[in-house]
Amino acid sequence: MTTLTRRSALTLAATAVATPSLVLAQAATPAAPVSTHFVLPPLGYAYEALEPHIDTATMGFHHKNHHNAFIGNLNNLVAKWDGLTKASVTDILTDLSKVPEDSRMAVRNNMGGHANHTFFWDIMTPGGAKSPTGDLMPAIVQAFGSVGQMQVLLSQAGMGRFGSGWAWMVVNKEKKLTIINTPYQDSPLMDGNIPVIGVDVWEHAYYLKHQYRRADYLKVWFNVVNWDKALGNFKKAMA
Ligand code: MN3
Repeated sequence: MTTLTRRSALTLAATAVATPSLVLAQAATPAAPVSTHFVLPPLGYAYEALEPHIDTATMGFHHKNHHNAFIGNLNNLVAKWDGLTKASVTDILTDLSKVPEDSRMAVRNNMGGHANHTFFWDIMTPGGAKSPTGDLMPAIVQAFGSVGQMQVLLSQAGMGRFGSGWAWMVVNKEKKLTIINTPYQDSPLMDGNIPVIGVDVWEHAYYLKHQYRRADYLKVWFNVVNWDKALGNFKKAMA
């Protein structure tokens, strides 16, 4: 990364005006990603499928731009540490101490972002069960008192995450359902927590429709939770 001083930025701008062909030549040859190992996973539904709760524009930008940025960064990180392609995303995030120190924070942020968003697209759906099903229902009642109380606690976890991050219902290391939040793109897996459901509370996840009203977004988000998928996550975590 080159840091432009004000003087060199001005010089570059002047050069660009004088020789547009130079700018075009540079724009036409972006640095090719080092690897193609990481691929943006498709959504299982259309960008407009979660309307009116999650708007089409937000879904499009969030998937094609935000998530895809993590993919590009991970493919470039392969040049720095090729261990990225040799273990599963889950295994790497579960023990970041195995990542070389000079790549660790970049892996934590970008692989965390990739894993969290992949999980997030899957845990939303336009159809399916509208409340917890199977073994997950009694487990939620036992852990939190009721589904409504679980929703209150998850919303509080999302509201309580200052700045950017995520709120989660997880199965913890003691095999107990619990509500947590994580900062930035930190994955629950980093602390041995297996996510059952989780919601992105970065502003980019809701600002186009809900502006600053994160609480409104958290409220409507429960309308699109994929409870069938949540049950599968729960069963796998408890196995
Ligand atoms: Mn996001």
